[in-house]
Amino acid sequence: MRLSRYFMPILKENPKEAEIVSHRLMLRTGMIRQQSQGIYSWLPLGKRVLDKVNAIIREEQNRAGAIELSMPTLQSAELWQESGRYEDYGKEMLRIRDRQDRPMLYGPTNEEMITDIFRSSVKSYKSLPLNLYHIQLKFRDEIRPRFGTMRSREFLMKDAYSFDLTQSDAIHSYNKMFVAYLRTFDRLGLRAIPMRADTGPIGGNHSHEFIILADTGESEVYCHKSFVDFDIPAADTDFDSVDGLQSVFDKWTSVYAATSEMHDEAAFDAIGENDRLSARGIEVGHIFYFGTKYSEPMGAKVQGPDGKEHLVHMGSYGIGPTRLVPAIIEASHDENGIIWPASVAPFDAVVINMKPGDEACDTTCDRLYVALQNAGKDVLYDDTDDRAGTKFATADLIGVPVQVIAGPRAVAAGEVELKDRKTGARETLTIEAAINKLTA
Ligand code: P5A
Repeated sequence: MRLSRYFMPILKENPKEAEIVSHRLMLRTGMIRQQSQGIYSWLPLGKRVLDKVNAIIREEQNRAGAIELSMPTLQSAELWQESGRYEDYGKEMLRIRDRQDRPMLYGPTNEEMITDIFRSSVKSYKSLPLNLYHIQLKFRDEIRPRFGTMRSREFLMKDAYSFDLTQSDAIHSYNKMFVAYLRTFDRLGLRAIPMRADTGPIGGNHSHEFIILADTGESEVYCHKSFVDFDIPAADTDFDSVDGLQSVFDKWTSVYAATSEMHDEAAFDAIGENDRLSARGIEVGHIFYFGTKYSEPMGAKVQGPDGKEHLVHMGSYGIGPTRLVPAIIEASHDENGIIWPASVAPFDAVVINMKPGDEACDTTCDRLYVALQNAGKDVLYDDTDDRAGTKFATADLIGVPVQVIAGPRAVAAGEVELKDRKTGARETLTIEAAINKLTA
């Protein structure tokens, strides 16, 4: 992508409305734009990151055996009247009427709709276990939308829903998502800690929130420090192994971790002072087992091996991609801007032409740009006639992992400079060696 033809509306000044660093940086880099309170457009740079986050979420959901579908954002109120949640949900639900005056709503979550899909076509235990997910916009009319897309009214959610014949099968399904979440957040460059959590309007009594520790987080959390050293389950984890997954779950829940709603002061105090942490955190995921809470009122049953009808046991599993993007920035930035983990960086490298119009610089940059693209890399080519200082500041601000700097003097010697955004380390290489290094 040539920067001169891209749409990346960088702000020179710090936006006043932004209270936390991620919100400030997302506005300054032109990743997002607020359209009305708590409702955002994702501009091209932001969309690139969001797509990369979603791709990792999708890969890990698929690896754990979940199957993707797509449900609408608008739902009929009837389904919610069946489950009894239409009244319960209160003012957070955006209620709408269509031209026939039928009550509709903008979905804050999809337990009812997926239960309806399930009951209309699954009749036998032989189709179980089943886990269906989508990545779709939700709307919650939050009292205090704030911090940009961290707590917005319209936001993206990956929501998965599992169906099982028995409670013990449902716990295995829960553990699959538990492991998938550990892997997902790790691949996003985050250390998320699963904590016992309150279930609120979703229901059930077996639930964990996945929390990233950050001073700007909205949740108050309490945990043992040892989480930092726990191993992340490998990519070749056998998701069909009941005992294997249970042992990962047991390990990750063996030491104290709870949100303020579930906090047990005595249990926390029992941990030595040096080993415990009371901190703030960002909830990036939340998983629930709620048994027959929806299958019972909505009549979602399957025939069991005994020939009898059984209500299915369900769970639901949420991740907030539009919250994850600012959470990653909170965890990874410095005074010059964002430092993207390679896995979600909007571009793998930025090629900076220090003297556009100079034949040698142009030829070198074109060569780098083409070679990196041909190797499947996402490359931003700064071919603008901005001043050198502006180009460097922009490259640092948007946080692309590697900067390839092509100035007239180096280029005349057949060389370019590589700068690592994270460490600031610089090295001068021949153009050939630079291409080899970046495409290895
Ligand atoms: C689980 C999936 C649910 O809604 N039903 C389907 C269950 N859980 S949840 O905890 O309420 O939300 C899941 C995740 O969505 C993100 N999230 C938000 N992100 C941005 N702005 C918001 N206002 C917002 N509300 C929820 C969080 O990451 C949460 O863990």
